[in-house]
Amino acid sequence: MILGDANKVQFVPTNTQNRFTTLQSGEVDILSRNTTWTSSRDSTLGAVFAGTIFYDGQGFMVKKSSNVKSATQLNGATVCVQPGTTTELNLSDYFRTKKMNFRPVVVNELQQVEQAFFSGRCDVFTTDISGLAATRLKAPNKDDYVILPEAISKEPLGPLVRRGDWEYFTIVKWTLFGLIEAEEYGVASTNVDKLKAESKEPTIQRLVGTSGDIGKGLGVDNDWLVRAIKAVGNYGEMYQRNVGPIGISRGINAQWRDGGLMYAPPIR
Ligand SMILES: N[C@@H](CCC(=O)N[C@@H](CS)C(=O)NCC(=O)O)C(=O)O
Repeated sequence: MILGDANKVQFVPTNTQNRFTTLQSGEVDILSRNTTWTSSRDSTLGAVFAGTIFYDGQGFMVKKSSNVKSATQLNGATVCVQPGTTTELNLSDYFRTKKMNFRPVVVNELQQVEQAFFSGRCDVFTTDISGLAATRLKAPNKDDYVILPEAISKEPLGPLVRRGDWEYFTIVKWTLFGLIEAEEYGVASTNVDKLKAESKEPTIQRLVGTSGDIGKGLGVDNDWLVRAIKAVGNYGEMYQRNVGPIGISRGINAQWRDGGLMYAPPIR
């Protein structure tokens, strides 16, 4: 939709293990799922992160009937985890520093790891807390499961593109910032046309392309953000639609004016 026709997008499913090669090989141009931005991924995979769309953290989910109330009580547990993830690494760091043991059950596909957990093959499922919350809603009875209070890591999730694809990198980065700034200035899918026609606010005029040449500078046209906002809404609308249903409040993903980390550099 940034480049023109939203119907031309082709979605390619990946898993935690093959996601980076799918981008490297050129099968996809952008990897946009729950991938954590780390220094090694940013430097050694032929890819670069364009920003953070959701600040997450790693957590643990257990059966309520286990009566476990804290991650510090997990010594000796069997833990379901997906391969090729930051989750795997944090898990062993955490247990080692707490001088606890665990038995990993490494399962590639999400559906299978969920199945392993619900069927009792592991005592614990660990992944990003947003992922745990989504999985919990798929349980036969969600009230049988609890997410423990600890967040053991920082998991800034965001989109990556190939190294060298610098024009596209800049477009992706500023689309993300544009959607964040759109929320800050109250530009939403419901009022973007009206604001484009009427707004005299200079920041809004630049966002919707009625002043300046922001889009053209990026190699697209000045309507680029209007199309993105119409297609997916501003950051807050995207959050409500995608994260709202799993019951995770804005927290650190709030706008900077509300004490959160969502801070777009100026679109100008
Ligand atoms: N953010 C971590 C963990 C990512 C992760 O494990 N995601 C899982 C669980 S939320 C997932 O997307 N599963 C879906 C799938 O594999 O199709 C990373 O980048 O390594």
